[in-house]
Order: sequence, then structure tokens, then C-alpha cells
Amino acid sequence: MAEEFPVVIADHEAPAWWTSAVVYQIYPRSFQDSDGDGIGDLRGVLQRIDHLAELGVDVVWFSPVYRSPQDDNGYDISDYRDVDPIFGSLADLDEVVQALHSRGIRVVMDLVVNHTSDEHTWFMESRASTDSPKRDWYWWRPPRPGFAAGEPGAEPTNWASYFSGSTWELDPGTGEYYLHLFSRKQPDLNWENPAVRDAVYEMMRWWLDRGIDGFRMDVINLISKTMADGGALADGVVKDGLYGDAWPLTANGPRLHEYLQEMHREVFEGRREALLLVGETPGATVEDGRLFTDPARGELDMVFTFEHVGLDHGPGGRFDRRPLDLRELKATLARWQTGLKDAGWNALYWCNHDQPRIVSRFGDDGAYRRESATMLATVLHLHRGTPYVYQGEELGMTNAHFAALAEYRDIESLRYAAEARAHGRLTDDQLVEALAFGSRDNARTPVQWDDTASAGFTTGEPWLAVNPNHVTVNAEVECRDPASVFHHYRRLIALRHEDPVVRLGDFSLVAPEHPHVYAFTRSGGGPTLFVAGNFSGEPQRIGVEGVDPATAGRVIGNYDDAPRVEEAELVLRPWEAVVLRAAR
Ligand code: ISL
Repeated sequence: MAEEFPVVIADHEAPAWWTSAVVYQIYPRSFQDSDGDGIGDLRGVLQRIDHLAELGVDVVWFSPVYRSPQDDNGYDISDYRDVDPIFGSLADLDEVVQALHSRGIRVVMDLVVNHTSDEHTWFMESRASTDSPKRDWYWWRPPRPGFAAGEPGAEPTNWASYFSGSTWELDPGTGEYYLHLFSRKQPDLNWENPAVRDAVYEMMRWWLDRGIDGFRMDVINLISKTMADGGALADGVVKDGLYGDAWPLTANGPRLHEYLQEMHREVFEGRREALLLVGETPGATVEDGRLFTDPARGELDMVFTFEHVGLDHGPGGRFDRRPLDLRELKATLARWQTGLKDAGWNALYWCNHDQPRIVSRFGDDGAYRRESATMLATVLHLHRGTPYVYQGEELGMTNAHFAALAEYRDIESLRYAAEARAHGRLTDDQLVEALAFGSRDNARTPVQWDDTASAGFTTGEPWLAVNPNHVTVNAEVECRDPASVFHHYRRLIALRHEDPVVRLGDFSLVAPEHPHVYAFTRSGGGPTLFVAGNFSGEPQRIGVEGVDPATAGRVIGNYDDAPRVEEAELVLRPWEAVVLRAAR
């Protein structure tokens, strides 16, 4: 594939190209179908390149399109070097990459190497016998001492999988159990084995040689496991009466940074400057974040933190809703801004294929859908970091609001519901409510392109129901209206490209204790910016800092005119966002 970008010169003084970039995530299954089978595909992406170019994004990250039994919608990979026929072919992918490159848009591929599919040849060889040369590529353990294989309680530990049930699955052929932190069709790779690491690095180099521009690394902080230390296994603390916490022995292990630095040397050396490397790191603290992203350490460019998207979760996790306290959101994001100020970099996001829609979560997806979606966008995009836009977010798409359990398709939701039912923990009504709040399918309903029957997504039967609100919420309407969510995102993206203060200015929180307004300044490298967002449907007052509201210019806002100023305070309207720039 031809290189369409100017050669990036390694200059360690200049800020990296991705400090002014905005990334767009495509979840191919739900983006655009081209062949009427109800599942989005790569030729469908080709039909929508203009949409991405008009939005002005710099990078597209593709959720997995590799060969896969689709147990977890492609996060279970059976061949890393081929495209699954439901999405098209390698030739289609080359065409998509070329089409994006020709518009100046780089391409980042999902890298899922904590686990493979159980249908990957590596695992099939591994499971064949206890003396298979690939036995040690995965985590095999005998039954718990005193138990026979298959007996209730014989699993080597009591650990809970992220998708409910045990993390251990018995292989009847050899009488041993294998570890799977996710579904039983996603066995964890054993990174302790250097042959595993070499095979992964070789595959990564193969993709870079084909012309892709980086990787989004799935659950990358799970690749080193503390359980490897002397092979010790221990039960986890039981949370829900059934299974124990796997985290302490399976995440953030002692060799994590060593592996990432090795990967860097083996795969990225000499070409790092042109790439974007982003790690998905659930459970990472700011201190971890700095270790991953300090450029001097040669690991990753940025990581996805989970702290801010867990603030509306109760003790029961993602299906247990509790109200957001805005002060906690501000304190959390500010901690990351400050913690990575001098070394490291933030990935900024509200949405992805695992997160319910932000406008339904922290905003108001009813009467103030447009206002709250644009307010949330403004606040996020004015932080220091690289913003990620998840497909449909730029249209103000909302949660699915499914009223029946039968609508759901996601393995995590289905297994959670089955377990909750089996143990009588929740009634069906409670389950409908829990999934409506927390299901990943909220993010996965098809992109709403127009008001026709299947929202322009497919001519067939969509694999997951289209949200009925596509009649009013869709790309056609959004693109026509200059005040829309779409055009607001377009302006925010352009602003990051143009304004060095948005790109690099220091972040400082204003009025951290205000319960309804998220306000901060960005300063240094140009006139100070003051940013304020009203997280409520009521008018709110906020004192202005760093700029004089009488002389300041309005850089961007989500109402037609500037907010009223009374006694040096701004009076923000419902869900209003505004960015003011100090007069020079
Ligand atoms: O959404 C979650 C479950 O509550 C998260 O824990 C999620 O599983 C976690 O963020 C890891 O996500 C990534 O790896 C998973 C895959 O299912 C997700 O789609 C992916 O983003 C396993 O590969």
C-alpha cells in the first residue's frame, strides 16, 4: 500500500502528530451493510467515507474484522491475518485503507492478544494433548486438589469471568481446565512463553507492513498475570455469593511493562513516530497511566482509563445504576489531566462499543438531546488529550431503550441475565431495567443514516434492532442542520486542529465543588480559554476565571448567542456549553 502521508521526522522536541488528532471508532458490524445480510461490512464503510471526511477526523480505529466465530462479535479471533467473510475480504480491507489514506485519514486496527478464539489453530493444537508443543501457549491447570475433573467445585479457582460464570473451562479430552477471563471461547494466551510473544510480534509487523498506522490494544494490561509467579493459584474474594475476584492474580502482572517495552523494540522501533498506539487498560490508575504513556519509557502513546465511565455504577457494577455526582466526574478527569501533564498523554472518550450512549447517561436524551449531546462533546473535546468519537455519537444517538430481554444480542448481557435468573437475583422486570441502563448493545444498534425502515443501514433484517428514533435522529437530518450535534462535532474537531491552546494548553479546574457546572481553563501557548458546561436542565450560574467576560470572544457554544453575564458570573441555560477566549 502506498504511503500517503508526509514522512514523519523523528523530533523528540516537537509534539507528536496525534496531539492534534481526533479518532473515530467504527464498529463494523453496526456501521453500514452493503450486501443485505443485516451485518455491517467493509464495502459498507466505503459508502460512508465522505461522512468521515466531512466530520474531519484524522484517524479511524476499526473494531475487529478478523476471522472469528463471532462469539464476542469479533473479539474472539481465529485467524489474525485474514478478514472474516461476514465483513468481506483482505482485498476489501486494502481498498478501505487506501480510500481513507487518500482522504488523509490514518487507520488503526484493533489488536486482541490477551486471548484468541478457541477455534484458533494455536488453541486447537494446545488442547490436543498435555504434551503438545503448544500446550504452554495457554493457561492449563489440573482440577482443584481433592476434586475430580468436571465435579462441581473442581475449577482450579473460584474466579468470576467478566462475562459471568467461572474463568475455567474443562477440556474433557485431557481432563484439565483452561483459563478464560472472558467467554469460554476466548482462552487467555500465556505471555510468559516467549514463543507466544514472538508470534504476536510477527503478526503485528505483518499488519504494519501492509500499511496500517497503529493499534488499539484490547485489555492490554491483562497480558501479564501475577498467577504466573511460581504458578500459585488462590481463590478471590467472593462478591456475589458465587464467584471470586480474579483481578489480583490475572491483571497488571509483574511483567506487564517489560512486555510492552519488548513489543516496542520488536515491532515499533524505527517507525513509532508515524503510528498511534493506544492501550485499553481497565482498572488502571493515574500512576499506571503515566508508566504506560511516558514517551521516555517506550510503551504506548495513550491509554483508555475507565474511572470516569464507572462513576454511575453501583457496587453491583455496570448493570447497577447510581446517579452521577458531577463533582466526582470533575475530580476524576482532573486527576488524569494533572497526572499526565508533564509526561504522558490522555485518550479522551465518553463512548465506545462497550459503553452505553453518553447522552442517555450523563445527558438528557429526551427534550434536551441536542443541547446535552453538544455540551458533553464540548467539555470532553476541550480537555488536553486525543478525543475519540464513537460511531453515532456525532449524531447524538441514544441508548436503545429495549423493553424486552429478547432484543439483546451481546454475550455479556445474555450471560448476565441467564445467571441472574438462574439464581433468582433479579426479576425479569428488574433485568429489563438493568440491561436498558448497562448493556453494551446500547452502543451497538445500527448507525442511523436516514429515516427509512432500517435507517439506511441495511436492506435486510438488521442483526440488532434499529432504534425507532432514527425517524428523527439520523445523519441526513443532522448534516442539513447547522446547529446539529454533527456540525458541533465538526467544529470541535476543526478547533483542535487550529488552536494550539486546545491542543497543548494546561488544564485547570474551576469551581470543583459546583454540583452542576463543569468549568475549567486551558492556558499557555496563546490566549487563555475558559470552558463551562451545564450538566443540568436548569439555569446555572458560574464565576468566570482567567478571562474577562466583557471582552472575551465566544469560540464555540451550543446556543445561538452568548450566555448572559450578571455580576461577572455566566448564567448558563439548560445543558449549555460555552468556550470563551481571553482578549489578546
Ligand atoms: O464492558 C466490560 C464488561 O463489563 C468491560 O469489562 C470490557 O469487557 C473490558 O473493557 C474489555 O473490553 C474489551 O475486551 C473484551 C471485549 O468483549 C470488549 O468488547 C473489548 O472492548 C474481550 O475482548
